[in-house]
Amino acid sequence: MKLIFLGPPGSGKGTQAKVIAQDYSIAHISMGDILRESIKNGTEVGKKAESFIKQGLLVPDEVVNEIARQAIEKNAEKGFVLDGYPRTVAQAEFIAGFVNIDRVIYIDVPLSELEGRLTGRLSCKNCGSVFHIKSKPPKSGNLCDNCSNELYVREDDKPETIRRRYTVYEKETSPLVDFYSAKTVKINGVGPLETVLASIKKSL
Ligand code: B4P
Repeated sequence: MKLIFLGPPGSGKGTQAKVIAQDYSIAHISMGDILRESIKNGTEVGKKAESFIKQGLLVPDEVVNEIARQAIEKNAEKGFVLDGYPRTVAQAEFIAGFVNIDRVIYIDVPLSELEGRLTGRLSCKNCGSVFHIKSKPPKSGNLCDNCSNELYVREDDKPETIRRRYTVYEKETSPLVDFYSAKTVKINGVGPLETVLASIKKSL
């Protein structure tokens, strides 16, 4: 099974993709996680990506495409869910050259709901787990349920950066819904996490 999760920033792509990957025994390829890990480790990719992410802009295609190609080829047999990639038509055209995607899950959430989700997001720097102060609070204070490390608010989750990310999404990423129209299933991303998950599973 080769899936793409598409949706605006904060729609729950990462939250749902992690569970789907685990339940269907396929790989979870999160471009955001890979880039943040590269920044943390001070790699060449991390140095190139850092300022774009902080400003709420997309990292250039030439930086992310090669990362995606390697991850896709590595997991081609096992199957995968691509979370946050492709984010531009050029990225989608790039992978079309070497992989056939089975299904695109488009998680639809209105802008009015997204800001609260992102300003309330808590992330673990150590293992990448994601929580929310209201909809998915960590069990013990500000510590990760998975690895007990401290949680933090991402730099790109500030209100002014969120608005820019949404504008970038509308211009650069939303055309992918048309690009993949024959393979796309639209899911209502508003509601409890379990309800959204059940809709995704039903569509698979
Ligand atoms: P990502 O890390 O992919 O982040 P995202 O789009 O902000 O979040 P996602 O939709 O996964 O939301 P989540 O599940 O966490 O990208 C970060 C940046 O990296 C980009 O802005 C860009 O700069 C760069 N980048 C990544 N990929 C790139 C590419 N292909 N090309 C160029 N640049 C790239 O959910 C958000 C919050 O809502 C969480 O707190 C969660 O708990 C909560 N939530 C989820 N579902 C909910 C629900 N149903 N109800 C209530 N709350 C919910």
